[in-house]
Amino acid sequence: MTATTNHATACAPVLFNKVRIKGGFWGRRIDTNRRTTLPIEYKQLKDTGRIDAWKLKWKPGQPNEPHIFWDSDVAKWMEAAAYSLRCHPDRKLEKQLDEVIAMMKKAQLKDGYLNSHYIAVEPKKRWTNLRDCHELYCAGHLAEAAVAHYHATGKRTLLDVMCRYADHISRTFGAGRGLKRGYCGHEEVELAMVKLFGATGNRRYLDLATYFINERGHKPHYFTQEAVARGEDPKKAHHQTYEYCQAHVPVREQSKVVGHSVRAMYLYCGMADVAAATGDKSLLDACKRLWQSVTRRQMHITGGIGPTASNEGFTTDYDMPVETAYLETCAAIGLVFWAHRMLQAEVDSDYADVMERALYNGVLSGVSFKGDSFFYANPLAVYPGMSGLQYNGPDYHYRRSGWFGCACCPPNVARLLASLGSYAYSTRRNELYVHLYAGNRADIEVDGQTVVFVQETGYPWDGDVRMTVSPRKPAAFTVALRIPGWCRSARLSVNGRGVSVKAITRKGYARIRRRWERGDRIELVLPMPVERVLAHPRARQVCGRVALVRGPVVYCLEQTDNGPELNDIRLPRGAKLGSKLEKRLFGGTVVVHGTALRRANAGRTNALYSAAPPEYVKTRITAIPYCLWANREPGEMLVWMRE
Ligand code: FUB
Ligand code: ZN
Repeated sequence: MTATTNHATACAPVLFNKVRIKGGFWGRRIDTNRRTTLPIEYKQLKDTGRIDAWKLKWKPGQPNEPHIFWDSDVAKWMEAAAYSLRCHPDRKLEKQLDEVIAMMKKAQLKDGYLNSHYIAVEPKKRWTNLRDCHELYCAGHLAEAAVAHYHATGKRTLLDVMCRYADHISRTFGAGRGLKRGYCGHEEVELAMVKLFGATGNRRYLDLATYFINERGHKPHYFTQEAVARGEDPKKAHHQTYEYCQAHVPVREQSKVVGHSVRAMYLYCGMADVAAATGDKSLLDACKRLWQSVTRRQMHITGGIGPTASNEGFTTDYDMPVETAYLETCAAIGLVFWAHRMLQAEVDSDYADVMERALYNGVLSGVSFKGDSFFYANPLAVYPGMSGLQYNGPDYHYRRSGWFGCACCPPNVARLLASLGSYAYSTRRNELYVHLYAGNRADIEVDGQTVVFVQETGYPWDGDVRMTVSPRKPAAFTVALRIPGWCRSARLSVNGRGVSVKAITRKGYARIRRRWERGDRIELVLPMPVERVLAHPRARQVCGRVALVRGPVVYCLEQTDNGPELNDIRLPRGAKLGSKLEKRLFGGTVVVHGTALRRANAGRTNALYSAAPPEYVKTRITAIPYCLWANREPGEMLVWMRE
């Protein structure tokens, strides 16, 4: 969710509590998130000791030593729970939240400091290693939870605790005399302080966010100084370079995405938020340069980013591994957060198209259809037994896990799904923007009155979107509909009369400006044929292969539908492809069928290398949405097929 914006050209998102997504593709996932994922995650947080760490009773030698980033796992769950409560009152969930908050309030030190690891495990070392130890990162997630809880329940219990902590941080860090000129090795606190400013109106928190953004990457380098102060060789950093945490140069000088992917996304969100709140165009310009770097040269087809496990992040332009693709779930979530912020600053369908691509593919693959297990890494091909993702042990092979030692992704998915409605609409003066298509009823403030906006659609399985616009009283305003970049022949009618999409579309939004009356109808038809998508020639690992995409959904082959050795399949240029709604598959899913070729003599030539030309026979293929892979029998998966 984006912080409040305060300058004229920006839009404001319509918040999720005004957007009731019911049924359909997302309604089911949001329901599963509430009924299954949130309780499961609460149990994990209890069983692993992450919540009870706040009792501050841990003693050396006992199990479940409070870890430096446990507070962030708890905080993201609290934020998700707060979003869920706002739309679905739940006494048990509210009680669980209140209990955790009471523990935090009790644990908070007199000076406002609040961190379960440092208070219980190493109290003398607080604020001594900002580069590696996540103190401000955890503070940021706690602040986001506090703002969500306050908006959801009206209670200031967590908000007051967090304001005391943020006041302590503002008395500790800054450019002023006697303050540490530090900032966090893992960005997050920046965007969070802007949210805290939005919730409280206290300018101190916006100034703190602005300081953290402006200070990053300046020399003499704070992380070097603090390492020396710890008696360490700065070169022995966990990750040798400051590119890892985007602290290699000041942010306004950055044009190429580098380093850890989640850190990068949260930094860019903070930059966009400070730009929006202060009108600082130089920060927005830097974001636009970085947007091109990420989405034009380092984003996988699924909206996944950060291809390598070694730094959980970026490498070089067009590096698109498939079997070893890391593409952390949190990174795709961070891309959605950033895209959403860019969309408020400048309504351009490029931002919404990327947000949609990541949501339907690289984010959603991170959670099982049943909502009870998760991916940390999201490869684009798996082959049983492959060395693949040796990150934190076998968990990261091709089956989802119930939890992780480093459990950042599960609660991140939960908080995004619980607030998904916030990503569908924006408003600006007398303009209403529709970014996402899903069945919902929204109460939207436009130019001082409430407009009830209803969408009925089977999207993403079909592209027919029927909308009704009902202002309380007739009024003239603009309804701007995103025309997705993947759609080449959108058709539009208002109250049954055709409208030329081309004539009214600017920056990817068809702008219908008229005097609206209760019950006016819009019909948008977005044909979504199965498309063969090819990669840029510099994307070496996937160039010469083809991926199947239908509307916003990327497809993949699974062994369970197509047999083993998926790499023996070729999908020649002229292959006939069709799509069909399979009602019994995952509650109704459009699958793609086609006639392809399968290598016939693969098994016969045992030679590792051979001059014998391959022989092919016809074969039927079935492809399912990538977000649904690994929900059935274990086996191979492949997004990019040979052509
Ligand atoms: O360091 C906190 C989180 O844990 C990062 O955002 C993830 O990449 C994981 O390393
Ligand atoms: Zn994660």
